[in-house]
Amino acid sequence: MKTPVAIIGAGPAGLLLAHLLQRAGIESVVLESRGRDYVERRVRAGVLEHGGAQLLREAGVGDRLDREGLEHRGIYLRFNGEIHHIDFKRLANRGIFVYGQQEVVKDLIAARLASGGAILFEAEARRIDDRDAHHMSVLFTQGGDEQRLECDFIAACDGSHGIGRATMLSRNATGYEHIYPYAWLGILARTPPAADELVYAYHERGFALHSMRSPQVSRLYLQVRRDETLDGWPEERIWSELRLRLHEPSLDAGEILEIGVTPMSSYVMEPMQDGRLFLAGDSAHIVPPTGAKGMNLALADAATLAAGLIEWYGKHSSERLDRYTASCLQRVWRAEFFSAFMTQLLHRDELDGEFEHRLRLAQLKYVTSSRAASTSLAENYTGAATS
Ligand code: FAS
Ligand code: PHB
Repeated sequence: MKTPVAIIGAGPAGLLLAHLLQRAGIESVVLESRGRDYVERRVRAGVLEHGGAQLLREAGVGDRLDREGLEHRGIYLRFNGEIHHIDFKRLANRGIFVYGQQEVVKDLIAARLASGGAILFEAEARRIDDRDAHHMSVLFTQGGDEQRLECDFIAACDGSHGIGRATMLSRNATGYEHIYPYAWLGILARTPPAADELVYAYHERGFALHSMRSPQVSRLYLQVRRDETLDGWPEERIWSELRLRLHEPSLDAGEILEIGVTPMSSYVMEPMQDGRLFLAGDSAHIVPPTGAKGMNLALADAATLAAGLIEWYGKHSSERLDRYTASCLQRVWRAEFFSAFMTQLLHRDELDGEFEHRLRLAQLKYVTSSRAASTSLAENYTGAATS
C-alpha cells in the first residue's frame, strides 16, 4: 500500500488532520487499532474552546456542533460554602462549547467516509521505519495479516500509549513529565444537570466537577486516590460524595451510562518531529483534564501540521514543517501551565496540611474577586491567551 501521508490514530488529531488534507486534495490513510463503534462510543473530553469550535466549522464539520452543542458563557467555582460565576464572555469576550469528544469523532469519521477518505479500522501500527531521506513506512496488522504502508510522511496521532511516542523516544526526543498523586473517577449519567454551566468544586474532601452533555445527561467527576479502583466506589457512594462536594443535595442518582478512572499527569515531548515523522495530540503531550485542554490541543496540532504538509505539497517548501514543533510548543506549554495551575488550585493533595488548604482558599477568593485574576483565568480557559 502507498499513500502520501500515513496517519496513525483515529482520534480528534488524526481525523482532523486527514480531513484537512483531503480538503486540500492530499490523500492519506488513517490506521486505527480499534473498531469504529469503539472509537465513536469512547467517552472523553467535553469542552471545545472557541478556537477548537472554529477549526471544526472552517473544516466544514461544525454543523451538528452548532445545532446540538451547548454554548456556555463561563463556569462556576464553588468553595467554602460559596459559589462564584466566572463570566468568560464578559472577561475574555468569548465563551466555550460543551460538545462531547465522541460527537467530534463521529462528525469527523462521517465526513472522512463521505469524502471517500480511507480509515482502516482494527489496523494496529506496529513499527515506523525510515525507508530513505524522503520516504517512510508503517508496518501494521489487520485481520491477522501483516502489511506495510509506504508513505512520504507519518503523522503519529496515536495517543499517550502509541508507537509514535515510543519511536521518538528511541530517537532524539526528551519527555518532560509530572505525575499527580490522584485520579478522576468520571461518570456519564442520565440525570439533568444541577446547574446551567460547569461547576468546579474545591472541597476539603477533594475536587468534584459537574459537567454535562445535554439537558438530560450529566458528566460528573470526583477526585480519588491515584491507585483507586472502582471496587471501592459503589454507585451510592459516588452519588453521596458528589452531592457533598458539589453542595447539591438534590442531585438525582440517574442511570450511570459510563464509568472510569483516569490517572492525572502532565507530559510534553520535545521535539514533536524527527525527519518525516510528526507527532500530534496526546502522543506528544498530556494535560490533566482540569483545564479542559486535551482535545483542543489535539485539534490545534492537527491544523498546524496540516498547514505545513499543504505548503510542502503545494510549494515544495518545508518552511512551516521545519517550524512545526516551535509553533506547537508555545501553545502546549501555555496550556500545560494553566492545566497544572487549575489542578493544584482545585485538588487536595493527600500530603497537604491545613496551611496548604488555606492557601488554596485564599487563591480562590482572589480569583473570584479580582477582575485581573478572573480575566486571566477566562483568557486561559477559553484559549484567548494563546490566540
Ligand atoms: P486519542 O487518544 O483520542 O486517539 C488516539 C487514537 O490512536 C485512539 O483511537 C487509539 O485507539 C489509536 N491508536 C493507539 N495506538 C495505535 C496503534 N498502534 N495503531 C493504530 N491506532 C492506534 N481531555 C479533556 O479535555 N477533558 C476530559 O475530560 C478528558 N477526559 C479524558 C478521559 C480519558 C479516559 C482519557 C484517556 C483522556 C481524556 N482527555 C480529556 C484527554 C483526551 O480528550 C485527549 O486529549 C484527546 O483524546 C487527544 O486526542 P488524540 O491526540 O487524537 O488522541
Ligand atoms: C467534560 O465535560 O468531560 C469535562 C469538562 C471540563 C473539564 C474536564 C472534563 O475540565
